[in-house]
Amino acid sequence: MSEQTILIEQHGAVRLLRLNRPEALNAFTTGMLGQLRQALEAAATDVDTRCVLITGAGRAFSAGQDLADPHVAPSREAGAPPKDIGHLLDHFYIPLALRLRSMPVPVVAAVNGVAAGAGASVALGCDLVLAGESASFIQAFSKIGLIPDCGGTWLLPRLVGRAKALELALLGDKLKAADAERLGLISRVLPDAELMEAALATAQKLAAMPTRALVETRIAMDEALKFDFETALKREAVLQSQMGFAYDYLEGAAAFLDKRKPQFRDR
Ligand code: LHQ
Repeated sequence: MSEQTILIEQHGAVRLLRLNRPEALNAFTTGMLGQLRQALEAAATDVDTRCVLITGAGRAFSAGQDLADPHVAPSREAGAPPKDIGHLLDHFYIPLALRLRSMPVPVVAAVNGVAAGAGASVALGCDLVLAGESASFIQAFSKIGLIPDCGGTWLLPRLVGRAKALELALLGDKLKAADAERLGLISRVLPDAELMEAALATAQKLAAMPTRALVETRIAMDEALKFDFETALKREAVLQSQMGFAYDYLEGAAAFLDKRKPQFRDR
């Protein structure tokens, strides 16, 4: 039986995915990348799951690509042809990043330790990023002669602006969680001992909210970054019109007027 590199727990409407290769700081093998994508796919198609929470087992979130994986480890034999690591991106990282970024439910990352290379890209690709105070973010790519991948070149400048994005990516220095929060790279830092409880509570809160509106908000904001103001206004109107016909708006507005708690159900 293959190694269980993603542990899955269900907490009410929250699907918790735990990256699980703690002996290698949850570095991604191809098998693990496939299992993570499958786990996201399963959460996406389960109508009772209304939020996904991703964290790491042990002391790390993820150290990125497993550099010992035979698909990427440089061959040391004289005359051996270099490996095409772009193949790995095409077949594993791109489908994973697209799946993560287009989830039909909000996705929260609970960064419990170091998030390096593609591990940082996976964390930063989530909708909300919470981190323990001992967590850190390392754009480790440049140190081994690579460029940020798994969405890193897209995410970093959008999150922190070009100057800081380039500083992080070129120098590859460790960024502490508190500094990541200050830069706007992540949402919030919490004491380590409180991280999982707070992350689960945040995920539960999102799970009880109008899922479709949350997901369309993510989509609209990502799109708006490439629009001029007027185009963004018009796009908002199209999406808002769709929201207005949905059950959750009728329920949300009616519950407000009736002074009762809404029961959202759209997904
Ligand atoms: C690891 C790893 C690791 C294997 C720790 N692999 N074992 C995409 C497509 C194609 C090709 C390549 O890349 C990509 C995207 C990427 O993600 S590139 C970036 C890959 N990641 C890195 O370069 C980070 C490498 N790791 C580190 O720099 C350090 O381990 C960090 C700073 C993350 C943590 O340092 P420490 O806390 O001092 O831990 P450690 O280095 O002692 O690691 C603990 C163990 O985990 C150790 O194994 P061992 O058997 O000696 O206990 C490491 O070898 C293993 N490990 N990262 N990426």
